[in-house]
Amino acid sequence: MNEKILGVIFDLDGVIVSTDNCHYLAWKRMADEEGIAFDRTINERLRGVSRMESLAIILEKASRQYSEEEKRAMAARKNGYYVELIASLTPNDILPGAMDTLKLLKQRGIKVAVGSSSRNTPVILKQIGLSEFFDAVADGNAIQNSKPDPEVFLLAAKLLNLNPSNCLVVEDADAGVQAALAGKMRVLGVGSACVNPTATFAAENLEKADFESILNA
Ligand code: B16
Ligand code: MG
Repeated sequence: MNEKILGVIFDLDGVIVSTDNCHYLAWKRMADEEGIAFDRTINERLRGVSRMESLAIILEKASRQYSEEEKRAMAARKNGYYVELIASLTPNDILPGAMDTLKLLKQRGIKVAVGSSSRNTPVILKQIGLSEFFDAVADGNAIQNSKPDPEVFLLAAKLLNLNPSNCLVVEDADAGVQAALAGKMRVLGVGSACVNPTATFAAENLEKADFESILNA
């Protein structure tokens, strides 16, 4: 029998808030300035992946080698563009169904956490008015290995004082689904990950997710 779900760990970008387009626009601006081909298809591969690993994927299309110093400067430049864009996020940018789901879980006494690769997690949570909402936040600032490594989700479970087997992860990225499973957690795939056959549960988005049956599964 499955163990009871006592905590739900939410990925941030693409699950709680749609910052994915801001990431795309910021990388696109940087890539255009460098004359590197970059489009939304390549962008799909950046979901859930850390900043430097995202840059490495973009540089697969570059016509020359970049030094480590140049790479750090490019990643910082992209982050500057990204921070400019997320400065205009408001609570209205919370994705459909996310707030109702969070409230339902809290009412049921289920703990809620964030498990995000993003180093900008504190700024994003502040912009959307959820800084104080979560019982725990594990993000890119606190980990060494980003998704598909399970580190961020294992840290979130630890901060919630729960065993991984009592946690459910909600993810929009294949790398995140892989990370949750590697951490021995169940996972609900939403958005791009709703067609991932390895996810334990799937829903187009949080509005369509049937948490009543997921919690009783
Ligand atoms: P930053 P998530 C991830 O957030 C994004 O999906 C990914 O595209 C981004 O590269 C990564 O955060 C790092 O973000 O540059 O802000 O540190 O989906 O794990 O919430
Ligand atoms: Mg995501």
